[in-house]
Amino acid sequence: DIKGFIFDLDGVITDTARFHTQAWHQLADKVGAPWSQELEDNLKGVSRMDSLEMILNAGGLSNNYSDEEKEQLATEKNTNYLALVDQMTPNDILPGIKDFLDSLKANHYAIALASASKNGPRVLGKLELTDYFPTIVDPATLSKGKPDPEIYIKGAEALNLQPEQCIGIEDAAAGVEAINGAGETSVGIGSAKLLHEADIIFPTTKDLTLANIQKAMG
Ligand code: B16
Ligand code: MG
Repeated sequence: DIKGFIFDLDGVITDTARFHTQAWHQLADKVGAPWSQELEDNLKGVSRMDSLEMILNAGGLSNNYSDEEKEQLATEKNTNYLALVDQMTPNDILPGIKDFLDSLKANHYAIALASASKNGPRVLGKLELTDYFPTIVDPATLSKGKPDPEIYIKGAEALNLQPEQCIGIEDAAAGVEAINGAGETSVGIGSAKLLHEADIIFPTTKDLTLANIQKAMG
């Protein structure tokens, strides 16, 4: 029986992905790395330093920067990103998510956040959703980011549940892979082409209801 739901943040609860994209694209232009739709898709769910590495590698530039300079570049991106985040309001919660969270609460499901973002608590605060998420996996404690299953394993542990009792919800292929690897049921939000490994796929967050999930699970 399903007892808990573990949420990704960016792309599921809110569309911070567009802010990440804007800030990374700006940085790629600055260092002279090429930008592509494929790179943009692949950055989703990937940690800050791994994202920087992928962008530099796309331009064959990784060896041009010391670790210290890379930290500076990542900090610069984060500063630009946070300026965008701080303009967010509860209106930026994706359609259907608030109702879904309320239905989970009403039905006594456990809820956790499994975001690779170190800014997760700040984003939840801007959205006024902090109270729905008493349990947040701290990405700073992870030895490996998504697609490694660690973050979803820790999410189930934090809820005192077995992985089989949990549903993970993701918008990124790397995230779906992490949920599957953790032995949880994966719900992918977005394109079936990108998320074909998910157990259940919904085109948008509006489709995320307990009734639709129960139907899909049979
Ligand atoms: P930060 P998620 C991920 O969040 C984003 O999808 C990814 O683009 C970002 O680089 C990563 O968080 C780290 O975020 O720089 O704020 O620590 O999708 O796992 O909620
Ligand atoms: Mg995401």
